[in-house]
Amino acid sequence: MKVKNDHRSKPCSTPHLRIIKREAFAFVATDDKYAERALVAALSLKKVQTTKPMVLICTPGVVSISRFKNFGVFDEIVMRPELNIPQNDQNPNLLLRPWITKTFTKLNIWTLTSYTKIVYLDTDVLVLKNIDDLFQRDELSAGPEDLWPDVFNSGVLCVKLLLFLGTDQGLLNDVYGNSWRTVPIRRLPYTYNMAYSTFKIYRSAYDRYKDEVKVVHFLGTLERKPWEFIFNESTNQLEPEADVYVKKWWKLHQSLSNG
Ligand SMILES: [Mn+2]
Repeated sequence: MKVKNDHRSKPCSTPHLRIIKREAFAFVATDDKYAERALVAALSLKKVQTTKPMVLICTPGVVSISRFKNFGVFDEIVMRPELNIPQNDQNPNLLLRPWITKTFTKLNIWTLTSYTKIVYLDTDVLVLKNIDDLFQRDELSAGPEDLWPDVFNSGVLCVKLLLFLGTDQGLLNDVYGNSWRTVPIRRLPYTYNMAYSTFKIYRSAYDRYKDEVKVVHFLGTLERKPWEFIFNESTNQLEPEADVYVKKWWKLHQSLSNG
C-alpha cells in the first residue's frame, strides 16, 4: 500500500491529512459464465505483470463463488446486488440486447469505497500489454465508442472514488458536479431545498424570506429529525421544543392514523 500525496487531487484544507491510495482493477459478473470470462480477462492482466490488485464484483447470480476464489487470481471477491432495468420496461433496446437488463450492475464499481481509484474492465476484453498507467488518469476516463455515436464506451473505465466516499451525493457530484457548477440554471434557488437548521441559525434572514421557502429539508445529524421528537399519545401533545416544521410533519403523520 502506497501512502503519498496525489498531486492531481484538490488542495486539502488539512495538509496533515494524507490520503491512502488504494487502486485496483475491477470486473463485474452476474453469473458463472461472466465470472469465468472475468477470470480469463484477469489472467490476461496477470500475464502482462500488473502490479495492481484485482477485484471481482459478483451478484447472487454467480453460484460457484468458492471455485472462482480457489483460482487465486482475484485478490478480492465482493458480493453486490444485481442492478436491473425492469423486464417489463418498454425499452426497445431489450429485444436486441437482452443482457442490457443487467447492465446497471456495473454501477456497483462506485460502491468499492475501500479503493480510491478503480480501473474497470468488461469481461469481454483481453489485455495484451500492461495498462497500469491508466491509474494515472483522472476520472472519468474512457475510450470512444466505435465510430458512432459520439459517446464513450463503458468497457474500460478509469474511476476515481475520492469524493464524498460512498454516498449517493458523492457519486452524483462526480458525474454532474462540474456542469452543476458551471451552468447557472442548474442551481436551484435555496428555497427549494432549505436546510432545516437555517431557520434557527439565520433567524432574521429566515423571517424576511420564510414565505418563499418551498421545501424544508431535515438534513444532517446536528438537528433532530421530526420523528425523533416525542409525541405524548395520552395528552396528544408534542414536546415543547417542537417548532412549526416539526409540528407540520407530525400533523401529517397523525392524519395517517386518523384517516
Ligand atoms: Mn463489452
